[in-house]
Amino acid sequence: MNYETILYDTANNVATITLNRPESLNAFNDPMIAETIAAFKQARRDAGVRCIVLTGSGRAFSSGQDLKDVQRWEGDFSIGEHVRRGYNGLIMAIVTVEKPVIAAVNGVAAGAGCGVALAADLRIASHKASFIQAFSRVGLVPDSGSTWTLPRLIGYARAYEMAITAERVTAEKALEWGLVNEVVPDEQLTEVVAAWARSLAEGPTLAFGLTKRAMRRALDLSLAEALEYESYLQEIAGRSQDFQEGVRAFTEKRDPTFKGQ
Ligand code: T3D
Repeated sequence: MNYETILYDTANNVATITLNRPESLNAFNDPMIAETIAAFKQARRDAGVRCIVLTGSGRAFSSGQDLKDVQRWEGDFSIGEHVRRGYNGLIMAIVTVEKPVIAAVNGVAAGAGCGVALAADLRIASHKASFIQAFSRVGLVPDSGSTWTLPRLIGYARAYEMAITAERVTAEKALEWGLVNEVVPDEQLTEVVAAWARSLAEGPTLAFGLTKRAMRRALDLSLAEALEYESYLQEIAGRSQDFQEGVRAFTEKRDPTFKGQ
């Protein structure tokens, strides 16, 4: 597929989606929202893709909704419908793709850009990265799933503080709060993310995907329900080629070669 606002590359079973509007710090306009959703669907369909990396070009991850576009909205434009038809679909595309998604947070992630980063399964951040729940600066409430992900990641008090102050949370603070998995020197971000992605793309993709489904669903389940759902998914994982290979490799005292099936 040809994209105009993002870059899409695949190599070594890893798809890399790069938000590519650096002149606006990768602000989301409507084409970029639609193309990012399409790219996640493309990566979902491609059985050769076993890990997805999402990053930004230039000095930012994303500055959120393009506020210059907002100025062009006229009359009875419905922001609620805009969010429903745009960001909601994007967040669902990220959290439902049954492959690990890494956000390589190369710079500021603000507003919806922050929400999108939080929707990924793992966040590896440059020491130059920062997170801003910028919504309240323009008189909006957090969207892009931030009201759901943020309190679950860092607790209600810190999440609410981030939302109402809209202050910048540095990469260092984000690591301390558990908002990111790792912070690395900026010049090492590409290399470190590539190593994570390569390792995940060589893993048992089916099991990784089912684990994502189970953990995300368990957030809304009782323990008894989660136990039952684990049993159901274990039945599926237990019939996979990767399970057979994993057990065989263990008994043969060698590293497994997973096919993702
Ligand atoms: O309908 C709906 O869907 C509503 C949904 C809303 C979801 C949201 O995301 S609301 C929140 C929107 N985002 C923001 O409020 C953040 C706005 N940006 C900033 O506060 C700052 O730019 C940053 C803190 C992110 C970075 O600051 P700094 O000093 O490093 O950069 P800068 O100089 O402000 O920006 C550089 C350029 O990017 C500048 O363009 P110029 O003047 O050089 O031509 C700036 O205008 C542009 N830019 C930055 N953010 C946006 C943007 N252009 C359009 N939209 C932006 N969000």
